[in-house]
Amino acid sequence: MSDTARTTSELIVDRLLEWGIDTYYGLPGDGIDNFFEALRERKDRVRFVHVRHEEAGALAAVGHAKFTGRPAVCISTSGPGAIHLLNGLYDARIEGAPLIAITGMSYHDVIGTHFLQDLNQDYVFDNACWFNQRVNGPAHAVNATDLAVRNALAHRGPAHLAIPIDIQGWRLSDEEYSDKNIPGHTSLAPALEGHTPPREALERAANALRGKRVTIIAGAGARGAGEELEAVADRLGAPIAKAALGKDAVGDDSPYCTGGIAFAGTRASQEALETCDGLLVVGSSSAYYDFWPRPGQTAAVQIDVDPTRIALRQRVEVGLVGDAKATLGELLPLLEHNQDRSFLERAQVNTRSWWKLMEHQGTATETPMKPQVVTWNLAELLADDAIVCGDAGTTTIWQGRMRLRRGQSFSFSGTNCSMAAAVPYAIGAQVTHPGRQVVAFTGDGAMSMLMGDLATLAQEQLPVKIVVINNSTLGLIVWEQMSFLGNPEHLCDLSQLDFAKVAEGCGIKGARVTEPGDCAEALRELLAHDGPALLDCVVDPEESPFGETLKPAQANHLAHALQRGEPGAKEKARLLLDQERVAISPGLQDIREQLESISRGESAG
Ligand SMILES: Cc1ncc(C[n+]2csc(CCOP(=O)(O)OP(=O)(O)O)c2C)c(N)n1
Ligand SMILES: [Mg+2]
Repeated sequence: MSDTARTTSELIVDRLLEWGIDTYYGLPGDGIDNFFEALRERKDRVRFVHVRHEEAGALAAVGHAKFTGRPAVCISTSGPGAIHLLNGLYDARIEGAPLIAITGMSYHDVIGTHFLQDLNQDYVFDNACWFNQRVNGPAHAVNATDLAVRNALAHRGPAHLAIPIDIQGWRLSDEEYSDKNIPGHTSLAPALEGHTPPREALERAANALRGKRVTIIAGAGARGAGEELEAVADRLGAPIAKAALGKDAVGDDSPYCTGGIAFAGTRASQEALETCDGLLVVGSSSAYYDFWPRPGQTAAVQIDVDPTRIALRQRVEVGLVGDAKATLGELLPLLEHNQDRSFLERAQVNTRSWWKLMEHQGTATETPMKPQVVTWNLAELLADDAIVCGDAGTTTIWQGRMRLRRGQSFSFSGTNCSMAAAVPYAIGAQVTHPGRQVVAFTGDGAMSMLMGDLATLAQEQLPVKIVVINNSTLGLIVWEQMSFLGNPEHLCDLSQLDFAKVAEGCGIKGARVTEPGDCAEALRELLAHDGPALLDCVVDPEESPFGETLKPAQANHLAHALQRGEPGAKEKARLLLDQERVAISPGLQDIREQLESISRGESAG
């Protein structure tokens, strides 16, 4: 179709198709109806995923980007629909996920006149989006779309186009280009990717790490660079500790990998970070850098694609600005083989003990069932190329300690830490990887936030598998109120929900498991089901998510809170006192006597 015959909406949809962007997540509404006509006319070329809540649409687009590196579109009507997108747009910005948001607005000549759903989204979204423009007519459609896509890709974040409802349907013939806008002046030429730092900087980095006991920290920016990370780890005799968002950068089965860092991490990583004198940070600006080496402890090198993140969390000797995979590839031949393997070997011994502890916890037969029983069995049963989407909650800790293998993928809202991202991310992951097993791992609080989107799985025939850790509480907050502040929990309880019934009501298979002995079989059935399915795992709310990784100050807060009237303090203390857990945790060793007295019922609770 010629340019002049096409509407603003058609020009945008077609241009996005030229960019390879063909997937939309959202739902219609009166403010965006003219755009939907363009989608109707191109329905054979556009994949539209119909969600029940715009927030789920935006988060699904984040999931789409996190598991492909490519943007999708999230789309909404004006006013309330657009506002619903916002958390997903901030998620995209904070999590570094490119996406295009398209919203409708009121008719161009009534904006600001108390009209229906009249909201200037281009003002409201300004802080969330790297590129944010109102489209003023069909002559503005292509250059605005091109710049939106370039911004989304360059900044790895959200770009937004707001289009008044009538302008969505205007045709180019209705409007003259201004003489400042030369038709065809923008193009699809790809921008530079995979760039590396200059040779001189790489040499300085190699010198800085020579002869050191190096620990490597791998973050989200190291995803996709697993082989290079392992090759560098081998050359340096260095363990790899992973920030939560770098979980799938290398598998937990890698001989170099000590698992996660921080609360959701392992003692093996912690010791490697406490005892190293060299540090190589690859693509991480984790907020939990209080678990990283102290300034002055190490000679440090950092690789990051974003120059503003260099030395953000750690004083570094050398900052290498570049793509992680390409930069590690160029660094490798400059690194000397470290003959002294003792640092790595010590980390490997610690890592083996850590996984023994995880097995001990994961095979516990006590009731109520412990959440670790779910994750231990799930990890054993996942397909070799499974994609796991995690959530915010104690779930963050359990998923962080799930033993994922090379070839499996993982992400969650790890810096925005949005609850309820697991299922939408899984929607995006399943749309882009229809042949892979996709699992959403979530909590009862998070699941109930965007519960309507269980229906999306049925409607869109997306065979996502959902595992709900159902403890009838906002579990993470319980332990934060105690361990971070020393306060007994307050207002964290949730009423018991039967998610199996909710799932069935939404048209997907639902099942429930309460007994540890039944857990493996229930998970096997879940994963084998041909279609979307949910397993409601009823677990013990008293089980602590971070007894193993508590720092001494936090352990003291915890003991204090348990003594100050925490409900269930006696049982919480008893569980914390598990011998193997105490043996690995300096924090718990510090408060052992208090815990023993609480578990004997000698304190309030
Ligand atoms: C949208 C949003 N609201 C609130 C929070 C704060 N928050 C973090 S974890 C959490 C509790 C999650 O509860 P649930 O999903 O039941 O998981 P659990 O911690 O019990 O495993 C809360 C309220 C958040 N991260 N995101
Ligand atoms: Mg919960």
